[in-house]
Amino acid sequence: MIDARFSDTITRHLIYALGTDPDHATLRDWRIALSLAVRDRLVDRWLAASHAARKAGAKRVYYLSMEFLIGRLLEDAIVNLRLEDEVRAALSALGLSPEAVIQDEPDAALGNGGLGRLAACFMESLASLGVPAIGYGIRYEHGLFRQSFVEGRQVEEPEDWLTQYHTWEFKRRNVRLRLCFGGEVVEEAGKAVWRGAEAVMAQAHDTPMIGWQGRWANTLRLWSAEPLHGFDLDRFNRGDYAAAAEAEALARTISRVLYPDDTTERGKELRLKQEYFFTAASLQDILHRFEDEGGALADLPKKAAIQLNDTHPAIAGPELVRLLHDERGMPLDQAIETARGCLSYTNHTLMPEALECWSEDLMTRLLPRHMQLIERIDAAHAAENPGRKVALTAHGEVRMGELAFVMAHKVNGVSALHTDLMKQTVFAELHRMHPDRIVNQTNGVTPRRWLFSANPRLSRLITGAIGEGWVCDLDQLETLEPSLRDPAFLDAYATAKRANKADLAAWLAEAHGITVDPEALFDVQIKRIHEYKRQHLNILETIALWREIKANPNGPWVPRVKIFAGKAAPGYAFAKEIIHLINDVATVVNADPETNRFLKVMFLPNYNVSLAERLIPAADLSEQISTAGKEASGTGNMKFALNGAPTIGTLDGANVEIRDRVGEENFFLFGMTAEETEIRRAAPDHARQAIAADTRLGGALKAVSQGVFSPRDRHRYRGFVGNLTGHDYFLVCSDFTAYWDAQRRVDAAFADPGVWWPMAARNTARTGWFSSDRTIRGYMADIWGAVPIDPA
Ligand code: H53
Repeated sequence: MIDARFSDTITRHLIYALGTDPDHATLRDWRIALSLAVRDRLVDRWLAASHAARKAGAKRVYYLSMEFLIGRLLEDAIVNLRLEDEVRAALSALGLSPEAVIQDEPDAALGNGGLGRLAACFMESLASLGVPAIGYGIRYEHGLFRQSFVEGRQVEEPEDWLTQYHTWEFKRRNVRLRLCFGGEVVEEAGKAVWRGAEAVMAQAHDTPMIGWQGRWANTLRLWSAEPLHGFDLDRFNRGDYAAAAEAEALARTISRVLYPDDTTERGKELRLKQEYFFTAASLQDILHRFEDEGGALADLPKKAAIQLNDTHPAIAGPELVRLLHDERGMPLDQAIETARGCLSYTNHTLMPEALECWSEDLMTRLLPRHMQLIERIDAAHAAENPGRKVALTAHGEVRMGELAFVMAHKVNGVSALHTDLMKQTVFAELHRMHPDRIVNQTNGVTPRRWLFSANPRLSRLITGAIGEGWVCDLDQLETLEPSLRDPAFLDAYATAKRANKADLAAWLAEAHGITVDPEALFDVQIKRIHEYKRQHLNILETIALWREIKANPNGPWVPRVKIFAGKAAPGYAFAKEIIHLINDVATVVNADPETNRFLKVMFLPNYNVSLAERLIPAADLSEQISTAGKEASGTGNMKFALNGAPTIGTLDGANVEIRDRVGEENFFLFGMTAEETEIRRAAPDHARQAIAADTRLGGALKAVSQGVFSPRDRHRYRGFVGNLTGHDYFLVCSDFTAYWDAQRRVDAAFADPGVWWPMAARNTARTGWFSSDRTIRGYMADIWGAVPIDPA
C-alpha cells in the first residue's frame, strides 16, 4: 500500500534528526533522512526476528569474517522491504531524483574481494531464508584504501566512509568486551592462567541485515577497538598531551584499516592482533548469549554453528578451547571436542602464499596461552591418529590452514574443482586422516541484489515471462527455456541489454569523459588485480588486436570496449605494474585515430560493489581467464552469466560448473586444464617457446618492451616483459594463442545477433543454480545443522 505520508516522514527526519529544513537541505541530508525513514520500517521486524530466535531456542549461525563487502545498504533495504514505489513517489513529491539520492550513499569499505562479497551475499540469503544468524567482523574506520591513478599509477588514499553519519548501525554501549594481548602464562592452583600485558576493549556496532520481503532480519555485529580507560586526565594536566592521547590512538589502530601492509614485522603483528581481536570478541559474545539463554556447556554445538571464513579467524580453535577449559573448567579433551562440534572452516584458496602462517615467536609473544594450546591440540590430534603426522607447526611457524582444519568438524571448498584439488593437494594428508571432513559448497550470489535490483530492465522482462517467484527461487529461471525460442522475447532481451549499455556509456562520458559506442562489444574484467587472474593476458591480447587493426584498418573488425577495474594490494609491485601498463595502453590506443572506432580501453578507478552493479548489467562478455587451478571459485563469473554476459574463460573454479549448466556452445572456453598447467610448467623454456610460436604475442611483448606505451620512459616495462619471457609462472604466454582464438570466436558470435542473443539469454535462463540461497541451504544441511524459523 502506498503511504501518502511517507514524504512527511522523510521531512520529519530531516527536520528533527538532522536539524535542517527542506529549503536548506543538501542531497546528503535528504539521503540520510530517507535512510532513517526506511530504517523505521525495518527495526520492528529486526527486533521481532531476534525475539523469535531467542524464544525458539534456535541454533544460530555465526559467520566470522575479516571482510563484509556489503556495498550500499539503502537500496537493499528499499528493495527487500518492497518500498520501491513508495520511495519513488515520496521523492518525486519532494522534487528529488531517486537515483541521485540512492547513489549519494558511500559504499561501506569493509572488504576487498570475492571472499568479502560472498559473506555479504550469505548474510542476505540467511535473512531471506529466515535462518537466525549473526555476522561478526571488524568495523574498519578507513576500510580498504580508495584507489585513484596519477599518470596511470595506482595511488592509495584512506577511505573516509565513516566520516558521514552511518545511519544503519546501532552502537551497543552495553556490549563492550575486554581482550588481552601479550604477557605470560602462570600456574595457579594447578591451572594455567594467562596474564595479558596489554588490554583493549571491543565495542559492538550492530547493523540489521534485512531479508526478502522483510520477513526476517539478522545482525551484522562489527567490533571497533577502544582503549580500556578513557582519557588520561592526569597526564593531560601535567602538559603531556601526546602521551594522554597515545593509549587511545594505539588501541584504535586495531580497527583502523583492512589489510594493513604486512610486509613489515609491525604490520604482521597488527594483522594478527586484528584477527585475534575480532575472533575473541565474537566468541565471548557467543558464549555470553548461550549462557544467558541457559544451556549446559557441552550442548554448545547444538546451539552454535561457527563458520570460519578462510584462515583469518582460525585462532578461534585455541581461543574457544581456552574459554571452555581455562575459564570454565571443562576438561581439555572435552573442550577440544566441543569446540570442534561448533567450528567449521571454509577454504578459499590453494595458493600457498595466501594460506596464513604466523611465526611461533610472534604467536608466543602476542598470544602465549594460545601457543601452548596449539601444541596441546597438535599432540592430541597426533595421538588420535597414530602413524600419521601432520604438524600444526613447522619451520618455526604456526600453519593456520592446518589448525583450522583440525579444529573444524567440516571443511569446505567453494567450487567442485577447488574442493577436489584441496583433497589432492594442500590438505591431502589431512583428508586421508579425516575422509568425511571435506565437503564442497559451490559459491552463489544473491539474486535480489545482483539481478532484481541491479538490472531492473531484465528483471521486468523475466517477471513478465514467468512471474516474480524467481526472486526467491532462482531455479525458476529454467522455465524461461521456451521463451528462448520466441523472437519477441529475444528482441526484448536485446533491447534491455542495449538500454543498460546506453546508460553505462552515458555515465562513462559524464563521470570519466570517455566516449564509447554503445553498439560495441563491452568486454569486462573486474576483480582484484593478481597475476593468477591474468589481467596481463587480457592487455597483451588487446595490444595484439590493436596492432592487427593498425595493419589492416579496413578489416571487418568487431568494435570492442575493454573495461578493467580492480585494486592491487599496496605491497604487490607486479600487480601495480599491470595497472600502470593497462592505463598506458589505454592512453595510446584511445588516442589512435586509425583504430579507435574499433577499440577502446579503460581502467575505471576505485572498483567497489556499486561500480560492479553498474558494469555487470551492461556487460556483453565476462572475462574469467585465471590460470587453471588457481581461482578457487569466482563469484563475478556467476553475476555476469546471470545478467546475460557469456564467459570467455578457462576451466577453473566455478567456471567449470557454469559451463556445465549453460552448455559448452554458450561459453568461450580456452586454455590448459589444471593438470596440463602442471606439465607445461615443468617444460624448460615454456614461455619462450610460446612466444616463438605466435608472432602476435611476440609483437605485443616487443612493443611493450620497446616503450611504445611508455615513450617518455622506454624501459618502464623491461622487468615486466622479463618476467613473462622468463619465469611466467602463471603461463600467460602458453595460453595466449588459445585466448586469441577464443576472442575471435567471440567476435564472430557477437557479429551475428541470431547467434548472440539466444546465447546471452541462455546464460540467464540456465544459471539459477548459482543463487546463494542454494549455497546456504547446502551449508545448513551438510555443515551447520541449522534450520530456518517461521517468524509468524
Ligand atoms: O574468495 C572467493 C572466491 C575467489 C577467491 C576469493 C578470495 C578472496 O577474495 C580473498 C582471499 C582468499 O583466500 C580468497 O579468490 O576465487 O570466489 C569466495 O570464495
